[in-house]
Amino acid sequence: QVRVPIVAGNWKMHKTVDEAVAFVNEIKDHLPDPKIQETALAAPTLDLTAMVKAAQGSPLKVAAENCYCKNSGAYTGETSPSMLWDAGIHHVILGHSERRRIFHENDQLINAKVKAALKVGLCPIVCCDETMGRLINGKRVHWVVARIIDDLKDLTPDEVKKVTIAYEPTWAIGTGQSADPEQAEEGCYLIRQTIEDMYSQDLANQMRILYGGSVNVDNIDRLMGSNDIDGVLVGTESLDPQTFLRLVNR
Ligand code: G2H
Repeated sequence: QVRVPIVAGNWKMHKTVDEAVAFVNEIKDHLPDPKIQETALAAPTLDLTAMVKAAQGSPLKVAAENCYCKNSGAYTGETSPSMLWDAGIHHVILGHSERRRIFHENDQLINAKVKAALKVGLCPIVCCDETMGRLINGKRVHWVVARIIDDLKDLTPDEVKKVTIAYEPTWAIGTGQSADPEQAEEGCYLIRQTIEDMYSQDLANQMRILYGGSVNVDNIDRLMGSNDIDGVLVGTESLDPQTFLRLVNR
C-alpha cells in the first residue's frame, strides 16, 4: 500500500498577509513532485486567500488551521467550511491541541466540525493529542484510541478516506522535545489499529497518519522513516522559509 508522505507546516498565529505571500513566493518553485511527497502550509485565516493566489500553479497546498461546524449563521468570529472551500482552500486542521486546551474544544465539537468540513469537500487533518489512558465503559482505553473513536464518530468509510490524522503528544508540542521515533511510531500505529477496528484493514492502510511535536531538521528523517508515520506537522520550524525547505527537501 503506497501512502504519499506529506510535510505540513502549521504557522499557528504567526505572519501577516505580506509575510505569508513573501514566504510562498520564496518556496513555491523549490517543492518536491507531489506524487512523491506533498507539501502543505496551514496559516491564519486572514492570510489564506493571498496565499492561494501566490501558490497557484505550484504543488503547495494551502490549509486553514480551523473552521466552525456550520456554514453560516450567528457565530461571531467564526469561519465556515464553505467559506474556506469558496476561497480555494481544500485542507483544514481540526482539533489541534491548542484548540482543545486554550479554546476548550471537545471531541463532540471536533466530530461536528469534521463532518461539516467533509460535507463541503474539505479534507480534514484531525489532530490527536496525549498518550495517557482514559476509561470508556469501565475499560481503560489508550487516549489516542478514545480520541479517534470520538472524533471520527459516524463517518462513512468514504468520508474517513479523506481524513488525515496527526498524532501530537501534548508534552512534545512547542517544547523542543520531540517524541523519539519509537514513541511516535507507537502512537501512529495505535491510531491505525483503531481505524482498522472501526472500519477495515484496507482502509487503515490507506490512511495517512502524521506525527507532530517539535519536528526539526535533525529528527525529521528518523521520524518519517517509521512504518506508520506518513509525514509530519511542523510548527515552530515551519516559520522560516529556508528551514521549511530543508524539512521538505531532505
Ligand atoms: C505541534 C506542532 C505543530 P511544534 O503543535 O502542529 O508545533 O512543531 O512547534 O511543536
